Amino acid sequence: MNYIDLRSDTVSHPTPAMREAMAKAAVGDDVYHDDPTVNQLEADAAAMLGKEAAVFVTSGTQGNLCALLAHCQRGESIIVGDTSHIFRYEQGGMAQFGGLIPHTVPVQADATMRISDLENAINPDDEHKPVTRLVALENTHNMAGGLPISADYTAEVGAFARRNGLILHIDGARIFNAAAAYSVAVKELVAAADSVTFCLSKGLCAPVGSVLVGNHDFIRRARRARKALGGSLRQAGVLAAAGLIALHEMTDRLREDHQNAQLLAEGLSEIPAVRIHSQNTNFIFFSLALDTELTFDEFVRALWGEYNIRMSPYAGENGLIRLRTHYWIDQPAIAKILSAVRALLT
Ligand code: TLP
Repeated sequence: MNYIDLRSDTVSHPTPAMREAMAKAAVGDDVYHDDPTVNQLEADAAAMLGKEAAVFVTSGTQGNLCALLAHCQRGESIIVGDTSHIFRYEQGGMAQFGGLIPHTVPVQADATMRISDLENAINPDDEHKPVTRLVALENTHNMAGGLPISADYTAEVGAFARRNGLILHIDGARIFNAAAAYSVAVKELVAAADSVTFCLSKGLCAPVGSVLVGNHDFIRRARRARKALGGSLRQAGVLAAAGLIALHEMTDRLREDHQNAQLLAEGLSEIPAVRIHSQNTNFIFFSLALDTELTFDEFVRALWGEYNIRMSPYAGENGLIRLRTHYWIDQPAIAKILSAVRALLT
C-alpha cells in the first residue's frame, strides 16, 4: 500500500503471495460444489475451528445473516449484545430478511454479558412472547475496543445456552485476533459454539470473504440461505486461494499487529494533546485534548492531505478516533505516524 491507512483492518490489501495464488488458483463452479480451492478452504476452516463443515461467504455480515436464517424461524427472538455488530451495524438484516426479533443485553466494559442478564432475556413459554432461539457473542468485540473474550467465559455461555435449549453463535470476525491475544488454539475459543463466522478479509488480509462453520446439517441450511441472499458464487476459487493463505500464513502473525498497536499507543500517549482511551489487540481509541488548536476534522484532513495517513472519526462516539493496525502497518509506518501526529499537534 502506498499510503498509511488506519481506518480499519478491513482496508488491508491482499499480500503479494495472495495475488500470486489468486492468479494460479484452480477453479470450478462452486454452486455445483466443484471448485477445488473453495472446497479446500472450507475443509481447512472447519478443521481449524473444530467443526464438521464450513461455507465460504462474501462477508462477515452475510455469514452472520446466513447463520441466523439457518438456525431460526421467522418470529423468533435472539439474544444479542446491545453494542454488538450484529445488532448495530448489519442494518437489522435479521429482522429485514429473517423476521427475527433482537433482545438486547448490556455489554459490560470487559466485552462480556452477565449470565444473569442473559437468563432474564429468555422469554417464558407464553403465547404473548416470541420464542427465544439463540444467543450471539462477539469475539473480539468491536465496540468494546477490540477486547477479546476468553475460552472460559465462552464455555460459561455455552453451558447457559445448553441449559436453556438455546443455540450459541459467535460473530468471530476477528476470532484469530482473540486466539492470538490469549495464545490459545482458535478451536478452544469456539468449542462451546454451534456456529462461528470469521473474516478472511480483515487482519488476515484476503481481499474478500468470510467463512461460516458448524455441523453438516446447519451448513446445508446456511448454504440455502446464502443462495437466497444471492451470495452463492461460481469460480470463487480465485478468492478462496487468498483465503487459504489468510488461514495458513496470516493467523500466527496477528501478534505483530497487537504489538504494533501497543507501540503506536505508547508513542501517541507521549504527545501531550493526545488522550488514549483504550488499546486492545489491534485496536486503539484516542481523542484530542479540548484545548488543541486543530479541530478534530482539521486534524484528520491534514493527516491525509499532508502526510498520506488515513484515520477516521469513530461513528459510535463523537470526538473519538479509532485506529486499527494490520499487516501493512509496520514499524517504519508507526514512526511516520508518530512524527506526523507530533508535527500537527505540537
Ligand atoms: N466491521 C467493520 C464495520 O462494519 C464497522 C469495521 O471496520 O470494523 N462483525 C464484526 C465484529 C465486525 O467488526 C464486522 C465489520 C463485521 C462483523 C462485518 O464484516 P463485513 O464488513 O465483512 O460484512
